Amino acid sequence: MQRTLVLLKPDCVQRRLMGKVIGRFEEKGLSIIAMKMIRVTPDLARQHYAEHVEKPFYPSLEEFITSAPIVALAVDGLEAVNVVREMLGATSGLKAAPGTIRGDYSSSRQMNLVHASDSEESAKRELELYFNESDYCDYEHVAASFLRAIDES
Ligand code: 3AN
Repeated sequence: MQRTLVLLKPDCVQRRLMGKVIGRFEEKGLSIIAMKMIRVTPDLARQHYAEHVEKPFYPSLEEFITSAPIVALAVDGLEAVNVVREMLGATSGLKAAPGTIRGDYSSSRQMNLVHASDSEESAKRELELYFNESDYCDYEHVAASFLRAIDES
């Protein structure tokens, strides 16, 4: 079982696509175990996008991610890091395959609606930026036995 961070970015919130995007994860059988709406501060943006801070596009990226609220989700599931990344599609909505979230709803590299951690190490680091241990609501999923066989773990 893996845990990953998903962010519904300002464009997702402003375009009223939160429900559709969250629904995709629920329909896939992933478990949302924490969720909060926050406004990303410039300081949090710099921590989140540490690998991009020195890049020329960073000021525009920071302006965008702080421009409206976002929703942070902690998502659990088998191979959740990779499964969620595949569901998002390529970074640019122009390149993302149809059927992926970005492929279906985004036509932009920056306004690509959703972020998801790209590795287990990134997930651990990023989850700590948005959630405390006490935020995670582990609960028994009553339909779990209809989502996968008990030996698929
Ligand atoms: P992903 O969200 O698919 O992991 P990252 O982390 O490579 O993508 O990029 C995060 C954000 O940084 C993108 N959504 C985009 O806004 C911006 N970005 C990444 N690469 C570029 C680039 N070459 N030019 C402009 N903006 C970029």
